[in-house]
Amino acid sequence: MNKILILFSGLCLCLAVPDFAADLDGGAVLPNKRPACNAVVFLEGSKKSDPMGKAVLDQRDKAFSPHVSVVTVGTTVEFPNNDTVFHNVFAYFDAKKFDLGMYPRGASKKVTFEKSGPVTILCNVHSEMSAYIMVVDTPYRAITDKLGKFHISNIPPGTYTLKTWHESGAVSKQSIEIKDKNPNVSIALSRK
Ligand SMILES: [Cu+2]
Repeated sequence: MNKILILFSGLCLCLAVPDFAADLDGGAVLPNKRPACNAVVFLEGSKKSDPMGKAVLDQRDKAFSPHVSVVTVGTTVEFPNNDTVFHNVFAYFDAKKFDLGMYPRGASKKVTFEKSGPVTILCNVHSEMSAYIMVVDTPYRAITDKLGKFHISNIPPGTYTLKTWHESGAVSKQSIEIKDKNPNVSIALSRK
């Protein structure tokens, strides 16, 4: 009887306290089979994220930089104008709507993103300017490189929803069980 009890409590301990954190590697492809560059990949689970200390979307040479970024819910993003011309940053659709008005070189404005989802950032003066901010509520997130590859580290074992978003409108959502130290996943995006 004692042996059974000890075995049982040992098993509970193993289940409750995972003894490793996983590093997830993967690659994402668009519906046309090309690498999904600049896609946001994130794992939704029980652990929620804290707001990030600093996030910046720069305006320089009539372009936003970075073109795609990922921030956590509650993060305040700075929008400095480091260009020689006025810009008017705005977002009318998606998870956040705002209009920062015209402001000159050297000035900066801030926006806090309270809701998860993609936000398209545009400029009222320059129609060619665009950027995307993906707001997520998870510590486990990445942006794919030119080859569509990504890496997310320090993931506790468990079952997650793996979501991927690309500016073309292609997305992916799948369940993933993290049970090995170095899992690998292939993601095929499709139109909604
Ligand atoms: Cu502009």
